Amino acid sequence: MTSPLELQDLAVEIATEAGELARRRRTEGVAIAASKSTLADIVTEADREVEALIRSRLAVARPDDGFLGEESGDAEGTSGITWVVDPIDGTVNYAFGMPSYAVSIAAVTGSRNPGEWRALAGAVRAPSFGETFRAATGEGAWLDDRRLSVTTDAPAGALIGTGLGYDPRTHAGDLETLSRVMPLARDIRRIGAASLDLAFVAAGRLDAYFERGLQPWDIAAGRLLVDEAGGRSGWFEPDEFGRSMAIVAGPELYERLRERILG
Ligand code: LIP
Repeated sequence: MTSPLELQDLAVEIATEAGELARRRRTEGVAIAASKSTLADIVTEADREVEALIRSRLAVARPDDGFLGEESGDAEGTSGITWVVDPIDGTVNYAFGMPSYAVSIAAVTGSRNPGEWRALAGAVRAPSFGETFRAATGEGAWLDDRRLSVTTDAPAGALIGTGLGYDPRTHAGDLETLSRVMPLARDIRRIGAASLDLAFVAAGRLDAYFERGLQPWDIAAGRLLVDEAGGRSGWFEPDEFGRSMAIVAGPELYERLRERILG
């Protein structure tokens, strides 16, 4: 039986190599390959190439594991472990030349649903910042040699990350949710890469983060980072557009935020 730490080390190694490829392709210029759910929801040639690299590395290192990736779909494994992969989280930032994008790789077990699986290990690599966030279940969340902790109080109000998805039909509802959250906020950040929002909550750079409509690969590694940094996280029932709500924060703020968002 492989330990979560071994899975974490593999995730870090592959995410670092994949991040370097993404960074190199970025300097060569980005080609939009297609639109996905809406015109604004894009995939670049680099997303596909980076995911192919990650998938091939995992196939060699962990041939019996399953795979669930943003760009190349899923495959069942026989080991009970599934790798959940976002090759470039923050694709729109990447395409616009903004540095906030990341490779997110996690190993989960039990289910392919973020509300039900058990995350074992994960890595979020932000190549532009030269940072790799990592976590293994029961072993804490780390950035280099610094053990990460969520914030425990926000006397001037909470710095809260969020996002509005790519579907214009959902913007009004999301803005209404945001207006209910504002009394708790010092200010709002829209970073544009969910894995980084989550890593930043784990690192105490944000007090909290919530967003409706994330996909399993957006949240897999980052949510484990938050949990291992002493935070709380929830993945809640989909709305009428099929979008689940993700909420993460330190324990006390989490309750107040959940109350405001979900009632
Ligand atoms: C994106 C996120 C972004 C979120 C989008 C999308 P992608 O991931 O991380 O912050 O608002 O809904 O999921 O598509 O760049 O991998």
